[in-house]
Amino acid sequence: MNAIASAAVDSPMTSAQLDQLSINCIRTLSIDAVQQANSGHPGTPMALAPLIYTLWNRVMRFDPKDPIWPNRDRFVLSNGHASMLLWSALHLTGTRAVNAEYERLGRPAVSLDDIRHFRQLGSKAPGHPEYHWVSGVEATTGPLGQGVATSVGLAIAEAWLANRYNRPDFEIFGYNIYAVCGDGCMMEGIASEAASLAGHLGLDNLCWIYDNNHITIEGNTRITFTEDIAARFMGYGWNVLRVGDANDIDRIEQALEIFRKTKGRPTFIILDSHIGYGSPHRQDTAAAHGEPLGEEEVRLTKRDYGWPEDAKFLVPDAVREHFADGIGARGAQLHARWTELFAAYRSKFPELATEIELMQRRELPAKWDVGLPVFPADPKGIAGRDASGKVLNVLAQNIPWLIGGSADLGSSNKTTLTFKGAGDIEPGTPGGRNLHFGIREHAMAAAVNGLALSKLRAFGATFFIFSDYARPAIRLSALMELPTIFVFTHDAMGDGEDGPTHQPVEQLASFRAMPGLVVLRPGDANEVVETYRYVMQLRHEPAVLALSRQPLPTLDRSKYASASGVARGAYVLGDAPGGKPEVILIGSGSEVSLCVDAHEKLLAAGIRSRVVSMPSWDIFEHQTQEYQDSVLPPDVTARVAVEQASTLGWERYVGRSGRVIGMKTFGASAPLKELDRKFGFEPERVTDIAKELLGKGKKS
Ligand SMILES: Cc1ncc(C[n+]2csc(CCOP(=O)(O)OP(=O)(O)O)c2C)c(N)n1
Ligand SMILES: [Mg+2]
Repeated sequence: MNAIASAAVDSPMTSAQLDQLSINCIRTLSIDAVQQANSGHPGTPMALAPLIYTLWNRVMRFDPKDPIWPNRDRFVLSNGHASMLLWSALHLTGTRAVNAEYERLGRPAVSLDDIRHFRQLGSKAPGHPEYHWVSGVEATTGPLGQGVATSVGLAIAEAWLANRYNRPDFEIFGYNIYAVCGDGCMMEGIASEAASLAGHLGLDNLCWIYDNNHITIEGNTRITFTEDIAARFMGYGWNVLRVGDANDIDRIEQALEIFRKTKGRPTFIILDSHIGYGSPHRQDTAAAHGEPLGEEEVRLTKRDYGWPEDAKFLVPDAVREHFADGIGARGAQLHARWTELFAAYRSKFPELATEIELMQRRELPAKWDVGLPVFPADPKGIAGRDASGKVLNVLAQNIPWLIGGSADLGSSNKTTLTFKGAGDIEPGTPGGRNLHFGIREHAMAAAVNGLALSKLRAFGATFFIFSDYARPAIRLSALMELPTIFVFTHDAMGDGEDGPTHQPVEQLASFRAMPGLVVLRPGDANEVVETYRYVMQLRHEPAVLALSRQPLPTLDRSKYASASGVARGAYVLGDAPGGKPEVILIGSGSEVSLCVDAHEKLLAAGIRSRVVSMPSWDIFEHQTQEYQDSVLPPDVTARVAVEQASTLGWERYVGRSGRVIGMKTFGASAPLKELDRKFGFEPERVTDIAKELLGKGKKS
């Protein structure tokens, strides 16, 4: 007798029958949701339902009543197209919603109605897992490979938190990170970078479960993916396990137990599965990946499961009860014990407890900005990257949970934390402050996301040009609304002799096009200070900092306006005597001092010039119209913008009658001075163009 039938005659079910009923419930919810939406991915949820069931109901430390309890296990669905697995799990476990202010709302994170409206506007069961939209989602996934790479950051964070905050008899942090992935994730380069880093660091709190179904969209993986993946992960230093039957939940549980006992290295479980399991005509085919089964096949599949063929979105009470008895009871108990422990911890270690509480709300400690440098006026000046290094070292001492590092360019990016006791995060020293990401920019950015998801303040660094290698993860940072910090140095032609392979041109424009990301390109050392002051207070937005390699003059702030104007995105640095300018020069970064030079020359020539420093379009766009008009008065149409980058977009600030001095090509290999001459970044060119716009000079 099948499980549903036995439920119908009301005889008590065995626990094996309840297991099977729950698994089939995940399967049929997934099938029905995809069928109803007429879009989505049914096959992998059908295959992985036993895994998700086992992991959630038997293993994970997770309290459905409080999905943001800090000491919960983290679950990342890296094959995000199988999102119905997660929506089923969140629904069947009765996981409750929280809001952006971390308040618990009581209502379900994912209701049955949300599942009925899978992939529809407003539903809490969207196409792919979205952090910040659905409670219980630990990371936004969908771009394959991102989830597993993010999980490495989650694992680094757990080890760091445990190291800093645990005390004898007070295990405040002690959780695991599970990531489920498929062939696509394993083929993406970012997964290799991340696995290599995790293996190096020996992250034994990290478990990846690989859905080895031999199917991707174009068919069987024999046409694309034939490597020995077990050997590959052994090479990375992982503990590699295999479960030969995705329906064998006892074996799955056993493998997960081996993971929990394994010390000193991460675990990789290869799970052999059949996509579309149970569908008579779709199992093991690529069609099961991304197409609804069709009404008739749905019926046949349900028959195979012993499920009522015509029932839709059926959740037997016994399934809800079974999850309540499993993860519900276990999670509540673990959470209650932790709450008690934390109360005792708070009275014994009040300062540490306060840190944890601040961090959870993404707040900063008191006096976080004490001791920030003030740079005296200096025509020779200091490089953006050097000023940044000084500021970061002050901030990191004030904010104990600010950690980060570079992709092997720490000495060039000046991001190394050098104060006493800063230390490195390396195998055996998880509590350091400096991460060495190695030459793995993409995994670095994803790991930084994982750190931020764990509520640490985290930064990653490389040359601005190589942000291209990290962009997909930075995009997810913006999509997830994480306060990550990306420190990109060598921001323009300052790379000089390295030539066009190393000279960013279109990167500024492309980051400015990314919604929710704050891009800042400070113009001198004091603007660097103000940049960090602004960025550190962000709670829901990532920031990209574009910093110079070469020294920039430190402006005399008794003559020019205060650098605190950075917080408004753009500000009037210097003006015509008495205001009322006839021409406006606008610069960012290394071109600010160039504009200041040109401005002085214009004033000397009797031209009423204004010079505007514009470190951030994004911030400026959020100011009132009144403020924006006060900086760029609409009636002053003679405007020149100067930036060593693609000119794309500057029209919005210079208007139809203004001019932009920027880059139209990829640059060249030569000393910076020669490049400045070749590409026209000289004060005389700026003044010539300004005069031309005013009809006062020769045509340039
Ligand atoms: C970076 C990226 N490239 C392409 C896609 C489109 N895509 C979604 S699923 C998929 C196939 C994934 O195959 P696999 O991971 O084996 O998933 P399965 O079909 O076995 O569930 C592709 C190419 C994507 N989501 N992300
Ligand atoms: Mg596959």
